Amino acid sequence: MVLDNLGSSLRESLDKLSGKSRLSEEDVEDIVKEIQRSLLQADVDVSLVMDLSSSIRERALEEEPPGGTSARDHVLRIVYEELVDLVGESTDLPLESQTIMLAGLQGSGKTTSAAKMAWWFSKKGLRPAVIQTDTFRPGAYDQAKQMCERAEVQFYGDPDNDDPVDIARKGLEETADADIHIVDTAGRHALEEGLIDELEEIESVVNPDRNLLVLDAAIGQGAKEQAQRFQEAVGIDGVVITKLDGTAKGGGALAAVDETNSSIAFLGTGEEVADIERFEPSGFISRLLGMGDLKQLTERVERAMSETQAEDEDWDPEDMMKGEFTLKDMRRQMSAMNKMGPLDQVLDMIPGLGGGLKDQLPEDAMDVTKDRMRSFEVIMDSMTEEELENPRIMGKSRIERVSRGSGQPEQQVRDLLEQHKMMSQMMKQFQGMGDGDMKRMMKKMGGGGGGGGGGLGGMGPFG
Ligand SMILES: Nc1nc2c(ncn2[C@@H]2O[C@H](COP(=O)(O)OP(=O)(O)OP(=O)(O)O)[C@@H](O)[C@H]2O)c(=O)[nH]1
Ligand SMILES: [Mg+2]
Repeated sequence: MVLDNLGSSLRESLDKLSGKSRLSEEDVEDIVKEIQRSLLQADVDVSLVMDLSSSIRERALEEEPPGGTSARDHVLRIVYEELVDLVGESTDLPLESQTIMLAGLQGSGKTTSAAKMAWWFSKKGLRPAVIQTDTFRPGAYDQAKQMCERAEVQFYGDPDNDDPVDIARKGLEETADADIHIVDTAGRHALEEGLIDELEEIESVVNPDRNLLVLDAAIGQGAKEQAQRFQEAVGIDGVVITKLDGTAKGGGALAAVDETNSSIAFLGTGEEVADIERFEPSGFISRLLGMGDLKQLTERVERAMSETQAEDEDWDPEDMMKGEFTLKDMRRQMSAMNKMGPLDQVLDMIPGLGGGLKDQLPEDAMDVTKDRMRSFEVIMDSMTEEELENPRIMGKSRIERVSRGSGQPEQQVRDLLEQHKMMSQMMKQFQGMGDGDMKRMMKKMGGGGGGGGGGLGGMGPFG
């Protein structure tokens, strides 16, 4: 999406740095040029690009890389931090009662976004209502009503009333039961005084908690002036970038964010009510730097973990990282893995890990097919508690007994034990990584805070 191209070209410049411990001015200039080119292509405002460039340049040359950090890691971290700074955190949106007013130019996607956002809040368990105050565009009422029906959310509008302020007032009364009120407003083709006056009037009646400026991803350099005008009139708390499913990269919207000192709240990625994403800087930038989709990975791992954990409340993945790896752990792992997808695919998503570590693993360690897992499950059901906790005691006669009890061939029981041995070796490798590479890697990704930390704990199931 936004700034998507950056990854590969930047990676090339970064690759030139591998092995170096210090950065030269030319090295930094190379990287800065790559970043500039991609950002300008993505419609990011020139002055923002220049500011970013000089921060990167300055920091890369002046800051001492922390001990043991390579030049590549050092500059990567700086670039990442500065990009996070540029795109900002996502707009704070507490899941509680609130009124949100949407503003923006004609056709920017306000009405669509109103229904999408209502849908989004309803999925979070809140009761939203959309109020349509657009009396300007013919068909605005029908369009909003239909979209709200598709989103299965409450809607208020009045095609016979031509006073938007009055509609807003009545709409709030009529939908008083709702938790979230989303007020859609009329757009105009340019920033006319009329539009601004009307918006101010609606605002004074509605008294919104948040005003969101809706911008088409194709907005380009015009975003700044628009943002300025809306900011003066009603104040902007966040931006919604729409139509990111098209070719435009949405970089222009960053100027609006900068101008209004706000942030990005949502991204629109299609015409349907579900085509909406909460803006998320870190996943987005990890991907844009070509370092693997950390966000997606963490989410997948966390989902699998929580499902597995729901089945077994006492289990703490951290224990597994520390202590002995039992057959019970293996069973949980297999079931978590089942939910995550093939192990090698999962490993591929871990930046910096997919290649190196994977090659060191015995090939069979990946070979946990569904059939095999099912048969392993059956075998484990025939094993005693003691055997599961301590598979080393599995001698010939126990293997025979379990084979008979489970109806599985003895060879399969031995395969299971062999698999367990391999996986526990693998776990040791991960454990060994615990303090060094793994943490550095997570830090590099900016995952130092809550999300990334959770991801580390989550490394368990595919180890
Ligand atoms: N592909 C795509 N189309 C979108 C998206 N958001 C809105 N649209 C389309 O863009 C057009 C304009 O969207 P509206 O929601 O009507 O825009 P608006 O700001 O309410 O327009 P006015 O009320 O006339 O000012 C419609 O055809 C939408 O289907 C998006 O995220 N992706
Ligand atoms: Mg509209």
